[in-house]
Amino acid sequence: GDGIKAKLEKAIPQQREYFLGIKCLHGKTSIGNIPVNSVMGGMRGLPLLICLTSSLHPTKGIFYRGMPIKDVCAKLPRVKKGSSEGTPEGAFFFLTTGSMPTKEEAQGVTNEWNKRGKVPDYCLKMLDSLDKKIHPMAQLSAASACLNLNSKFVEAYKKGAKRADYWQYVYEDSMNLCAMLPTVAAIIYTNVFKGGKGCRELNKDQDWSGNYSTMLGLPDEDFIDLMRLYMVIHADHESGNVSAHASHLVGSALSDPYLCYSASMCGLAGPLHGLANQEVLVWLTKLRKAIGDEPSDEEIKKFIDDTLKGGQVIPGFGHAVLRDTDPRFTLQNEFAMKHCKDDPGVKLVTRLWKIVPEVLKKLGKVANPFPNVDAHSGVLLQHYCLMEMNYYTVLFGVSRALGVLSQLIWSRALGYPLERPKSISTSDLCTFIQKA
Ligand code: CMX
Repeated sequence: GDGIKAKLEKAIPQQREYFLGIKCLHGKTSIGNIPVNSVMGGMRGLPLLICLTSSLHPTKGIFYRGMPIKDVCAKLPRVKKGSSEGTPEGAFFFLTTGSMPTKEEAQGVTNEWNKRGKVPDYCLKMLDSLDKKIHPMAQLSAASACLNLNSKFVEAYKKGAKRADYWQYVYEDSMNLCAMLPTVAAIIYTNVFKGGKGCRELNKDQDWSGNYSTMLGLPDEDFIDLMRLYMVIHADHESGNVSAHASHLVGSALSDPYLCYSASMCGLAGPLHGLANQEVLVWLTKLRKAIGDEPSDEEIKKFIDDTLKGGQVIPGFGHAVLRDTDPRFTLQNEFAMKHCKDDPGVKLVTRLWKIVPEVLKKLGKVANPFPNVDAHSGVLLQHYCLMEMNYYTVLFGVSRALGVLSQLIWSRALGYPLERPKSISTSDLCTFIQKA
């Protein structure tokens, strides 16, 4: 694990110098003018953030550290004997340091997380005391916030740590939080859906995904491989999306990583963000109920038309930035073709990939008629008997920790200041418009 720290100790001074240089030499250069549409439209399209870990291309999809996600998946070391997918631990190493880990380095992160993963008793008690009706995402956010009792950053800050050293404590907290997340997330699952029964101990011979799956009560080797893939591809999506940006904003106030991640999960819990995978499955379930598991193309097209006529969108299709099939959809489909191509849900999703875009294109207004990541994940989870849709966003959240925390380490390493955009009044806005 401390392979990451050693690499950061080398890389951070170089990056600091580079950033300082840009600020000194080009601080007054403008990147662009600000259209009123961006100010009034959720800041879309404004290049106002810097992200070291990943970048999103409209047709090629997400790149981690400049590498397309498909290549990341191909290159991550396979750590466990017999597994066909790289580990999320390796992805965290890559996102954080920018170098693809060797097998030993990825295994080092696994070992470190197994060492650090014991959840403190007070947090277990807190989780067990929560009403089962509380949404799993609210429970995840609450648990993370409470874990800050053990924050190394808080402790160091109180003792007057130097600003240049903040990242080291953020790193420690991030490693500890990642280590504890599978246990916390599995306890939420077993408490809400399985009457509190289930294993709560990490097995030192398992990796992160293996431990998580086993604690969920789903120790199937293929499911563990699916979890490895799922955790790798959902980890990071630039820094402007709601979950990453929430963490970044809260972190800029020097709140500790546990609080940042807690805020991030509140954002991921929204239906326009992480909750969409749940809505895809609701729509698919309705479709299968209405026209069966093997409908004709015409029946499918009619069902899509009826959804649109009812004023609803087709969940899992379209994107604010992407303009082609999301490669994360394709990666999941490749997994499905290898492991469960005869599953009725998988077959249906594969057919919809071709049929829905034909229908959406005809509307003439949909910027991207192709499937996004959420169009596929639900049927795969259901294939392996993870049926509780209410829980799906927690899986997304566990994965997203890797991205938001690697971003946070760098935010403190580079000393990003308090984020505080200027807001203007409506009369200021009118003045700007009149002057233009
Ligand atoms: N089905 C039907 N209509 C759609 C559509 C879809 N899947 N996607 C876009 N449209 C419509 C929009 O509703 C909009 O119509 P109006 O002008 O009548 O309001 C029009 O096409 C133009 O929208 P857009 O520019 O293509 O898309 P936006 O950037 O505004 O929105 C998104 C993007 C994802 C919210 C939208 O495509 C959508 O609602 N998709 C379905 C929900 C979904 O899958 N969400 C998960 C996104 C993945 C993620 O962010 O993680």
